Amino acid sequence: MARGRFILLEGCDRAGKSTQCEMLVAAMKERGHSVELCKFPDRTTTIGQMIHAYLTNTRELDDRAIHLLFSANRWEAMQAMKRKLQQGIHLVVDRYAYSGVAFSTAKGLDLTWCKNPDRGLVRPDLTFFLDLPTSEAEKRGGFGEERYEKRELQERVRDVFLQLKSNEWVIVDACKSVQSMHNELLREVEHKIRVAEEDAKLADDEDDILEDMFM
Ligand code: DGP
Repeated sequence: MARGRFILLEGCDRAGKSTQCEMLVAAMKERGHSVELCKFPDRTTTIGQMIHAYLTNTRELDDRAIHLLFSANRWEAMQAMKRKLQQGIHLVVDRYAYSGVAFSTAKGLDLTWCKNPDRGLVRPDLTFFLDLPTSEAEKRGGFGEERYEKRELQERVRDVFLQLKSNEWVIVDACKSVQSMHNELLREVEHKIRVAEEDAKLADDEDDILEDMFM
């Protein structure tokens, strides 16, 4: 049996990640895949509650301290995520370490410094970047409710995301309709899973979990 695939959705605020994650999970379940949704920051843990207090402006924290909390929030999920991938469960993940680096670098921290705490996390098998110009994101409403929802910052965040982009990323135009974005994502995911299953049948390829984020 092939291990589960780690499928990540990244993007700026209001690009539609959460909707796409939910649609993707539902469609994969319908097709008989075993799949779970993970979301970062995970606001349900003790660390996540500190992050929530910061994001909703009820708590002030040094930029470096909050960066490390976001990273710790990912590390605390790692054992459970690895276990699930090993059991053949696919994970659809709503934000991850790229958001960590993009937001903190956009605030003025050094890019390499920002990557370091996340070095060695499990690396996604497939990363989608939902790309939306900031002017479009603003029109979608809700901007301004949380700490980072400001135009200039969001623009810098998008620039850093695009710097982090690698050949393994799939850039999705988030101006498209919800349904056509979904179709694109599902097509890519189905392809990725099919290839992994075929490789597993041949069984001469290593299929280890990739624990080399930012390495
Ligand atoms: P969300 O729950 O997806 O709306 O994310 C909350 C906000 O936190 C959003 O503006 C993006 C930002 N964010 C997400 N992950 C990180 C991170 O690791 N570091 C920093 N500095 N910001 C993050």
